[in-house]
Order: sequence, then structure tokens, then C-alpha cells
Amino acid sequence: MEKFISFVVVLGVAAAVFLQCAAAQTVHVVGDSSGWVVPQGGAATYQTWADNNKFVVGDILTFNFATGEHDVVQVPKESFDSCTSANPIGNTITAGPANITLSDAGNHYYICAVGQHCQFGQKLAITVSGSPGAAAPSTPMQPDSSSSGVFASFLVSLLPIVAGFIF
Ligand SMILES: *[C@@H]1O[C@H](CO)[C@@H](O)[C@H](O)[C@H]1NC(C)=O
Ligand SMILES: [Cu+2]
Repeated sequence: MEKFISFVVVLGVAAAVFLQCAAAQTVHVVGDSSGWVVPQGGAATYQTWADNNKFVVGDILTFNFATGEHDVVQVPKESFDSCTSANPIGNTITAGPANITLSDAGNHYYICAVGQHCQFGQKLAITVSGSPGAAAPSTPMQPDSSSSGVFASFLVSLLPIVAGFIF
């Protein structure tokens, strides 16, 4: 019986580690309650918002906008600075609200390509840092896919301990 309780405790610890990994992903709602709009305060609005958030690989950006009113496209810094959608990185997202998973570290630039919206400040620059739990920034932990793998390998590493309890 005592061995069984120990076994349950070990499993509980493993589950706690797993949940901590899964919870590492943060959802950032761009502009908070204002959403993704032409900001009243100009470009400083989203800069201030970005400064108040910490972005880590695996996090999600939620752009809240009505389809047809705005869009989102990731662009290089040059396009961001000059507010053009030249050399887009990936497709323009036209359906809102839109979630974007931050899959790599570094500087990311997003603009709205509708009308003059970007010129009026609907643009977002963020710096994404590597996942703190990862061995290296280039191999981030992906909460949905590989954390179950991490969990599995963690369980395997526990097998000798568990075997010790049971036998
Ligand atoms: C975006 O992510 C949020 C939080 O995970 C979720 O509630 C929402 O349904 C997602 N929206 C879309 C369009 O995927
Ligand atoms: Cu717009």
C-alpha cells in the first residue's frame, strides 16, 4: 500500500511538471480591450502596449478586428518603417479575430495593410525571446506538440524509480 501511495505521488509530480509546461504559453490580446484598430494615440499606442508585454516563443498574439475593416500582415522592418506591405512574411490575414503563434525568436513586425491605417499608427513591433524552458532559443518547446514528448521522456526516466517502488 505504501508503495502504491509513493507511486501515485511520483505520478502527481510528473503531471504537475507537464501542466507547468503546457501553461507556459501566454495569449496576448493586441491593444487589450481596444483591439486591433487605427489607434487614437497614433503608433505610440501599440508601442506602449508592446513595452508592457513580454513575448516568448510559443505565445499567441490575438488580433481583435472585424473582417473587412482591418487585416494583419507580418513584414520586414523596412516595410514596417515605411508602412508598405512589400516583402510580406507569409500571407495577409484578412479574417478577424486572428491568432498568430509566435514560433520564432527575434523582432517581429505587423501592420494593417488597409488604406492609410498603418500610417495612422496601426502597426506593431515586438521582440520575442526564446522559451525559458528550452535548451537553446533555436529549439523552443512547443506546448501543443512536443511537451507531450517531454512528458513521455520524463515518464520513461521515472521508470527505474517506479520499478524500485513496486518490486
Ligand atoms: C484564439 O485564441 C483564443 C485563446 O486561446 C481562443 O479563445 C480563440 O477561440 C482563438 N480564436 C481563433 C480565431 O482561433
Ligand atoms: Cu486597419
